[in-house]
Formats: sequence, C-alpha cells, structure tokens
Amino acid sequence: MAVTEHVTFCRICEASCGMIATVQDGKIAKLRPDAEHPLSKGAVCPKGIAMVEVHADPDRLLHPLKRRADGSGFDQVSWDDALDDIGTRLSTIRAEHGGGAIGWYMGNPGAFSYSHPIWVKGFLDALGSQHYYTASSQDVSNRFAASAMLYGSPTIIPIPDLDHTDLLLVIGANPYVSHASLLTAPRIREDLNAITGRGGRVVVVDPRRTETARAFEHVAIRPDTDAWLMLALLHVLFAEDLVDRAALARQAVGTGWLETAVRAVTPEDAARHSGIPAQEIVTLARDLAAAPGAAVYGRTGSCLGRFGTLVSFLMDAVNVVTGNLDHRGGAVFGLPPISLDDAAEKSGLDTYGAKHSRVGGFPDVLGAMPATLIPREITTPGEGALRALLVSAGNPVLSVPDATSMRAALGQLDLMVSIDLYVTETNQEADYILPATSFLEREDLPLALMPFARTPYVQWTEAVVPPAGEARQEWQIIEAISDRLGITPSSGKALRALGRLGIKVHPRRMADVLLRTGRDGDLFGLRRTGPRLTLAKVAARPHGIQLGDSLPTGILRQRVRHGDGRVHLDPPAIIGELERLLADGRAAADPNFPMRLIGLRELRSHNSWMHNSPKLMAGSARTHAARVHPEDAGRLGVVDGGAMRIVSKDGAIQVAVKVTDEVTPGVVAVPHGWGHHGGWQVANAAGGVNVNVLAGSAPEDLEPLAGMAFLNGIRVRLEAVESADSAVLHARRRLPTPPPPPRAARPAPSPQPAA
Ligand SMILES: Nc1nc2c(c(=O)[nH]1)N[C@H]1C(S)=C(S)[C@@H](COP(=O)(O)OP(=O)(O)OC[C@H]3O[C@@H](n4cnc5c(=O)[nH]c(N)nc54)[C@H](O)[C@@H]3O)O[C@H]1N2
Ligand SMILES: Nc1nc2c(c(=O)[nH]1)N[C@H]1C(S)=C(S)[C@@H](COP(=O)(O)OP(=O)(O)OC[C@H]3O[C@@H](n4cnc5c(=O)[nH]c(N)nc54)[C@H](O)[C@@H]3O)O[C@H]1N2
Ligand code: SF4
Ligand SMILES: [Mo]
Repeated sequence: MAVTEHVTFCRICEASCGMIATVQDGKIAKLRPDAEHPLSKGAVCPKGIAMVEVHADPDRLLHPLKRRADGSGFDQVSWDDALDDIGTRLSTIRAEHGGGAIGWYMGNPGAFSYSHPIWVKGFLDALGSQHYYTASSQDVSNRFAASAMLYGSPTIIPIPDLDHTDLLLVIGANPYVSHASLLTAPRIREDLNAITGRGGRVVVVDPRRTETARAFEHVAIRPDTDAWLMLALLHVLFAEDLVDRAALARQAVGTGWLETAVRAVTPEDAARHSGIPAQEIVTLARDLAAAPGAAVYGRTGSCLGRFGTLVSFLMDAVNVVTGNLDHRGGAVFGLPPISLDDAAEKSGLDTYGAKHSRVGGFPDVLGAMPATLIPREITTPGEGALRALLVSAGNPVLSVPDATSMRAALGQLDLMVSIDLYVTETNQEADYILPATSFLEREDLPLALMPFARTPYVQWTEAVVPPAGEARQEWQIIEAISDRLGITPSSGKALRALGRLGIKVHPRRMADVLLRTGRDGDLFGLRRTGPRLTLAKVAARPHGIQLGDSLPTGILRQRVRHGDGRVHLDPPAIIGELERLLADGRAAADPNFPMRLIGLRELRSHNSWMHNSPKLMAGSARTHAARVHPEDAGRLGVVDGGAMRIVSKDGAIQVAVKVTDEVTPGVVAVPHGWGHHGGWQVANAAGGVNVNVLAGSAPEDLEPLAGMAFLNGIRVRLEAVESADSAVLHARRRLPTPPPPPRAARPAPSPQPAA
C-alpha cells in the first residue's frame, strides 16, 4: 500500500493553516497540523481536519448531473454532453439577449482559490456582463467601499499591528471562533493573549459575550448601533483635544468637516442608542488616545448592519485621528509578495461605483453587485435581465436574504448551472450540477489573503490528491464553456487578443509572473537583492516562506491611491450617510418588533457547507438553536430546550431555544447556514432552519453605499409556541426535512432565435 505525506495548507478560512496530508492509495487518509508552517506553527481547527470526511463523503458529487425532463431528480451525464449543451444554450441566450443576460454568483470558498475568481470575472468581462455576484455583498463589500473613499481604492485595507499594539478595539468580530477575517493570523488566540501578556488590552464590542469577549474585556452593545459609538469616540477625541494634529496634517484631508460633524453626536446620544454608558465611551476614547499604539479592528458585526459603510469608515477615522494609522501598534498595511491592489489598478478592476445595478441603482464594489437583488434581476423584465446564472462555491438560497424569492427566481432562469462539491439547497434548482475539485485536489497560492497576513509570507501547494471521480477545477470548466462560446475568459484586453490567436495562460503561469514581478520577485533576473521569488523557488519550500518579521510603517503615501496622497475624511457619500443615521436616530421604534436578531458563528460549522461531516456534527450540542437572555425568555415563557417563533417584517421561523445570559437582553442570536434539504444527508438530518428568511430582499433593505444585505440587527419579535410544536422541532432532527417540490426541466431553447 503506497503511503505518502504531502505538505499543504487549509483553504476553508482565512487562517490558511499549514497541514500535512497522509495519502494512501491516492486518497486522503489523514490531515494533521504542519509544525513547520511559518505562521500557523502547528495550529489547526476541527474543520480543517474534517476535510478528510468531505473527501470520503458518500454524498459528495463526483460526476456531472443533468436535471430530468420531468423534474423528478438528476441523471449522471458525460462532461462533453453537459458542456456542449451548456455552450449551446448560453450561445443562444447571448445571441438573443446579449452577453449581459448571463451572470455568475461565486460563493465564499471561491476566494480561497488563486484561479477561480480571476476566471469567473474574466468570463463575465469577456461576455460584457455586469451580473457578477459574490458572497462579498453579504460579508465585506462596505469595508471595500469605505476604503475606496478613504484611500482611493477598495483594495487598500489596513490591519491591526498585532505584534505591537497596546490596545486592540474589536468591533463585531469573534476571532476565537472565526480565526480572524481580513487578517491572516492562524495563531490569533496567542496573538491576542500576547497583547494582554505585555500589559496591553483587548476590548471586544459585541452584543454577545462571545468566546473572545469572555477572554478579554467585553463591552455589550445594542446591535446595529456601532456608528453611534464611533461618532461619540470621535466627538470626545476632538472635544478633549486628544487628536494627533501632526498626523492629521501629514496624512489626511477633510479633518475640518469631520471635527464639526461629530459635534452632533455626544457620548450621551451614543449611550441612548448603543446601551453603552456614556462614561465608558469617554474613557474608551481617552484610552485610545493615550495608548502608544491602538487599533480599531472590525469584521462582520461591523459590516452587516444598516450603516456598514459608515461604520467601516468611522473605524478607520478613529485610527487616523488618534495618529494610529500606518503607526507602530496601530492599523498598518500588509506587505504581500503579490500586490493585488497594483494588479487590480492596472487592469481597471479596483472599481467602486464604476457601474450601477440595473435594479436599485447600487454601485458596484470591485465589480460585484448586490447578490440580494439576484431574484429581482431575474424577474424584472427588460434589457439586461438575468436569464442564465452560473453558481460556483456558493449556496445563496441559505446565505442571502429571502430564500423563497431566491428559489422561485432561480426556477425561472433559462439556464442555471452550478459547480459544487455537493447537491445543495441552491443547486437543486440547476439544470446542470458540475463536480468541483476540493482544495486538496488543486494547486494553490493564498493570493487574495496575503495582503492581510500578520507577517508577510508566501506558500505554494500542489494538489495533494488527483480529483475524485470526474471532478474538475473551476477555471478548467470555465475555459471549456468559454471555448464553446468562442470567448477567452479574461478581464484583460491583451489576454483576450492572445486568446483569439489560440494562446492561453495557465493559472500556474499567471502565478509565476505575478510572483516574479511582485515586490519580492526576481523580475525575471533583473533584481539582484531580496528573496528574488519565482514560482519554482516558492514551490521548493513547501511549508511556506516568511518574508519579513513584522509589518512596516511610514508607507501610507505609497498605499493611498488618491492623487493628493492623503486619506479623505470628508467624502460626500459619508456626509449623506451621517444625515441618514441622525434621521434614523430620531425615528420612533417599531413596537411590533422590539428585539434585534444577530448571527453567531460556531466552531464546528462553516457557513452552510460543513454540516455533512459526522465528526463535526457529533454530540447533542450540534443542534440549531437561538440564544436568548433569561429575562426575555422569562417574559415569553420559553424554556431552555423549548422552541419559539422569531418573526420579522419579512418572515418567521420556528427554532429551538437556548437560554443564556451571554446575549444582551433584547437580542436574539441565531447561527446562519442551517436548515438543509440538499443531497447531504447528515446535514439534512441535523434539522434547524434558514435564519435568512427573516432578512428583507427589497432594494430599501440594502445598505445604500455598498448594497450589502442587512443581516445583523434585524428587528424581530419573539413568540412562544405550543409545546407540541417544539416536539415537532426535535423530531425533525431525526427525519430529513422534505425537499421542495420538484421543478420540471427547462425546455432547451430553440437553436434558431425567434424572429
Ligand atoms: N468556525 C467558523 N469560522 C469562520 C466561519 C464560520 O462559519 N465558522 N466563517 C468565516 C467567514 S465567511 C467570515 S466572513 C469570518 C467572519 O469573522 P468574524 O466577523 O470574526 O466572525 P463572527 O463570529 O461572525 O463575528 C461577528 C461578531 O459580531 C457580533 N455582532 C453582531 N451584530 C453586531 C453589531 O451590530 N455590532 C457589533 N459590534 N457586533 C455585532 C456577533 O455577535 C459576532 O460575535 O469568519 C470565518 N470563519
Ligand atoms: N444571517 C447571516 N447570513 C450570512 C452571514 C452571517 O453572518 N449571517 N455571513 C455571510 C458571509 S460572511 C458569507 S462569506 C456567506 C457565505 O455564503 P456562500 O458563499 O453563498 O455559501 P457557503 O455556505 O460558503 O457555501 C459554499 C458552497 O461551496 C461549496 N464548496 C466548498 N468548497 C468548494 C470548492 O472548492 N469549489 C466549489 N466549486 N465549491 C465548493 C460547498 O459545498 C457549498 O455548497 O454567507 C453570508 N450569510
Ligand atoms: S482555522 Fe481555518 S484554515 Fe485553519 S484549519 Fe481551521 S478552517 Fe482551516
Ligand atoms: Mo464571509
């Protein structure tokens, strides 16, 4: 029996932990942490190890599937038959309605591949379509939008200088469980503990006393009120003259507007909205100003509210005003060997507001439009209506607001194609489901993550095992479809011209060129100093190469893309948002929906897709449950282990209850990504419900500056349910949830466009 060991890295979350895979007879037998990885140094989490189970999963999709004509299910088809039919149908749609009728939704795992996102965007750009959707509009788009305004490019994003900070203010992130986001720091627990260990502080602002908050200082906040907190911090900083005037003069423009604007929000105002005592806000502002190095860092809890772009903007404004931007121990810039911001700028991909969505008129963010609007883009007739959708590595029926509209609209498409590891809640609506390789079956580079690495590094991995069954990499599938459409899937005009001459660029070649022309590259022999990277050199050191000890400071001018080299603190759109916030603060609360719903990430879940691993799902704790405070539970008469209904203006769910004082009174926390009825039997049997039916999908429900879904802070009410209902709920844990009624196959469009 052939047993081999392979050095690789995990690509489930941004930590990108080094792993060693044991391969037996071409199959993954075991995964363990790689002690020699420069950043993770032997750290992994249970999800990474559970990829063994994904590989051995009897439910994994191994062959292309085609929807049966009567809609009763799917049949296995050959790749050639599937690709030929997809090519023919897309060609017909393109001939009749233009390439702009074809769209793509790429989900979160796509971001971990060095090739997949570039090929998806290239495919749409070659078609001339702006129907580009990603998980970003449910995750991080307003962080990008804020950066576009502050720094002149959506790709310029500071990260906390973990090694030197004296005070880390965490706004809506739970790195103990999420393992950090927009920050590659696989040993984040140690990093945070090191801050307090050297006498510093970590303060966690969160409506829930999370795993991270418990380990450090917790400031409980009412959901969706972070903008008030940030404004009040700025108010105190200016009012008490705690601002770093020298840094402001050197780094920023628009300080005058900001200083005047924040006078409108006192700590008392912020206290009324956020529930944080005014004195605590004042003290926090003073502490931020007094610390030699302090950084405000926020993640999804700061992004998924109604004012996410404003919050992201203000978090950075606090860093600037306290002199902590580009400052040791403050918020600094990563030093990746491949500068994606340069590459994006050169190829014109670093856009914000270059285009606007057909429905709702939302600005694009890095080319992406709000995924929440997919159903309306399908059902709203007219030029540019979405008629064909390809979905890769995404499960928008569970991850985007309003599953009912999403599923119904997907059913109206002329063609839907999915590329995934499983039959999911989303691709049950597809005409074709194509099997993707897992990350262990593809070569890779953490391309999109390196700008956020706490320590500069680079790593290359080869595929650890050959593709299971007939699985193929996404870029290969995109090339095969593109061939049939006669296009070259590239965003670059030069590459498209080469494509017409039959010259294609393999992603491996692209990675080599990017590495060699990057800051640490060999410049094809022209550079005489430094690591002089080539792909071959990186590959020769499979555990990864550390490219520096810490992150630099004093490089702001190099990073900022505004012509004046300054951070802009007075963008017109932010001025408008501030007015919207103040008006919102004056609006009366809706007595029908007195509670606020937030999300909750679990150590053993990953969004919607790791619920089929028996190991991750073992144990009675792995049930889907809403967390409510004992006071709220008592008032409602619901008990721990019972059930309740959560009702919003958009929907209602019935869910099991866990009573815990870790949530702030008035708040209910429910994990997303549950409520399965796909081809994954363990996940189906786990029960639970899709919490996103409570989120709204109308354009008015989206955050206006980035089109982001409103998923944290949704107004809800709780209702007690009869005990019989709760019995039903628990029974469901054993019975698979019935799938939605079958949808008949779409008739293949006639090859002749109708006259
Ligand atoms: N185990 C595990 N790890 C993951 C994932 C997973 O599903 N499971 N998902 C990955 C993904 S895709 C991402 S984007 C990252 C996300 O990384 P994080 O953002 O660090 O993860 P969350 O646990 O969602 O943390 C968000 C926190 O914000 C809080 N919050 C909610 N509303 C508000 C609010 O209005 N204000 C404030 N201040 N806080 C609020 C929540 O209580 C929660 O603790 O995690 C990644 N890592
Ligand atoms: N209420 C609420 N909703 C949320 C969030 C929240 O905090 N609260 N978080 C949001 C966030 S941050 C995110 S990132 C989104 C995630 O939302 P999505 O990206 O839409 O969904 P995932 O659950 O990540 O589903 C990933 C899919 O990709 C498949 N897959 C895994 N690996 C691969 C691969 O290598 N190739 C291919 N082709 N397929 C693969 C999986 O089987 C799965 O079907 O959810 C968002 N939705
Ligand atoms: S922390 Fe993230 S990258 Fe590391 S093993 Fe877990 S899922 Fe994989
Ligand atoms: Mo995410």
